[in-house]
Amino acid sequence: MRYKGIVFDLDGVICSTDEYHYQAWQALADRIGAAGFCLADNVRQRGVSRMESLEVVLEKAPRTYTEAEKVELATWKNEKYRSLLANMSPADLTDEVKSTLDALRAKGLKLAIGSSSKNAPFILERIGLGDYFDAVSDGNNITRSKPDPQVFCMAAQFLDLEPADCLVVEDAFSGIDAGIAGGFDTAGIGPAAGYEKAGYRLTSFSDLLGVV
Ligand code: B16
Ligand code: MG
Repeated sequence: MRYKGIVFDLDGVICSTDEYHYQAWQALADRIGAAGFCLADNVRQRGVSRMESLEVVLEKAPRTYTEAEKVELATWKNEKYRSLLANMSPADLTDEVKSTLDALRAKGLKLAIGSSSKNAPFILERIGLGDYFDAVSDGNNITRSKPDPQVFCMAAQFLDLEPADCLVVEDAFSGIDAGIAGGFDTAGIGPAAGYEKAGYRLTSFSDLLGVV
């Protein structure tokens, strides 16, 4: 086998919470009159921290904001986002993702999450994967978000593996850059499947079975 472990991004890879991020940021853009905020902006928000994501919305805002106001805006968006997450259930985990994860584990691979999100534990709980992964590295244990490799390096460390023995699976350009910077092989899915730096380009999650 080519790898000993796989580090999965969460939003946009394991589940479609990327869509909820977009809806919540769109609601904030509407609130502050950031007309023109669109899907292309949202693609740039993938993988980067909440405050960095806010800056993408503020590029389209009609005025500037103080640091305290920015914290209020980010908190408002997060509350909206969490109310969407609260409606999630194991039905939001697709059969394809679950059966592929099970098959990868059956091959003997260690499986970890490497997500920039502070909401990762809540999401995993909602979709029924609260205890599933061998390690979870997320926005709560890092100081630098993607494209910095910290979140993936810590995931590999939690698995007791070297980056060179792990594959990173990502939907974000910033996540592919982070994987490469950390010395991991990378696989892009969704928007990142169109990124020329991605080591493998996945059409579908189950394509992973042919990669490892
Ligand atoms: P939160 P991932 C990332 O998650 C999202 O892609 C990114 O859009 C978001 O800003 C970031 O998490 C922080 O999320 O506000 O929930 O802490 O794709 O790395 O799983
Ligand atoms: Mg993602």
